[in-house]
Amino acid sequence: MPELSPKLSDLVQAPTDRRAFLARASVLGVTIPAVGAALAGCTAQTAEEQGTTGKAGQDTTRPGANADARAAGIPPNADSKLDTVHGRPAHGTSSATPSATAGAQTVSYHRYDPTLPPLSANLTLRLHWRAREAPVAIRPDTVVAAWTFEGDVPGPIVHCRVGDTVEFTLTNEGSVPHSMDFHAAQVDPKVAFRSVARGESVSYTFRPRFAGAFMYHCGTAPVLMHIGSGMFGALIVDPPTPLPAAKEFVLVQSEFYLEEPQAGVRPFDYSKMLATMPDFVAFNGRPSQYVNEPIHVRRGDRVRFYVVDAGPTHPCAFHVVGEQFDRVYLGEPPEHAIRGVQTFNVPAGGGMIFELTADVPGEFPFVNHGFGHGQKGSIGFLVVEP
Ligand SMILES: [Cu+2]
Repeated sequence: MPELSPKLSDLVQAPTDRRAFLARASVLGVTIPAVGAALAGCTAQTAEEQGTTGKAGQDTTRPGANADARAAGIPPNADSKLDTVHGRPAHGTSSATPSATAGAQTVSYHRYDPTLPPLSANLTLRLHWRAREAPVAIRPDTVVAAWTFEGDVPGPIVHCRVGDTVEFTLTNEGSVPHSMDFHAAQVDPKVAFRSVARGESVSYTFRPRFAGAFMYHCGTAPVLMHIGSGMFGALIVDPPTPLPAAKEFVLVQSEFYLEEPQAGVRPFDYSKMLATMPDFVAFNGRPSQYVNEPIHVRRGDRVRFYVVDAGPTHPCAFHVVGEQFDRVYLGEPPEHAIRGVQTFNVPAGGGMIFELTADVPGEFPFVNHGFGHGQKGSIGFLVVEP
């Protein structure tokens, strides 16, 4: 049984210890009298440590960048102090911001293309994306008030190689703060993954160290609400020696927690996200989209699925009915594969690579075999043409 009552000595220790104590107390749900002053003290310090609001194209990840920015009079980004940990949504519990709902009546439904885009010949990938709050049609009859990267859910599929350089800039065109956390990056998250306000930008550069299927997402607090409202996607990193040729598809599973329609649009509901009982679960942002518009390959094709689970909470027990996986890569390909697999769980925040050989023609359902979620839309058809 953990000790719940704080000692006064706990509150006057070094800042690091104090933060650790407060984090522990917070996790335990403890209400602590007299902690307010201590929290205020370490909050101010933490905000100061967080770095600054960047301008588009400015590399604020290099050493000393924060001090330079402070010297230049750019204020610390106070919003970053709780990024990637829990916090109350300062912007309310609904995603229905003005731009997330405007024009919802005219939004049309489209299939999200699961095809892995080709690699660029260029070894440097320059991405300048916008965080946008915009209505998105997740079914022909359902428009949601989404928070997005580049206007769609999921955001764009990124494809690069181990050792490539990714130069990334995010400009926030939304009304609440947003940020970008690439799981394939090794950077100081307090600086690179910090939130930026409307009209501001953050830039950073990284070189993916490992091959695999990686999630990216907005990390602004509460991260549950920003992932849960649509701010996620997949970055696929190829190994230095390419894997054998295959038909390659990217499937990003996510959950939808929605309010009732208001003027033709359904906002996301933070309280339902906390309750973790989704209305829909989907591959690539549209429940059951590949049932109505399947994925097609030909007999004899090697098929490779890059399955990323964006959550925000539940895993994906990936399975193809009537098939078996020749290989599931648990870590970096081509090593770390297990063979002859029927089903494998992709955890929330994770990604795995599944391979099969399409020997037999037919229609093969690919599903989340956790069928309470499969039934809510994480299901599709792989059609193997003769
Ligand atoms: Cu966000």
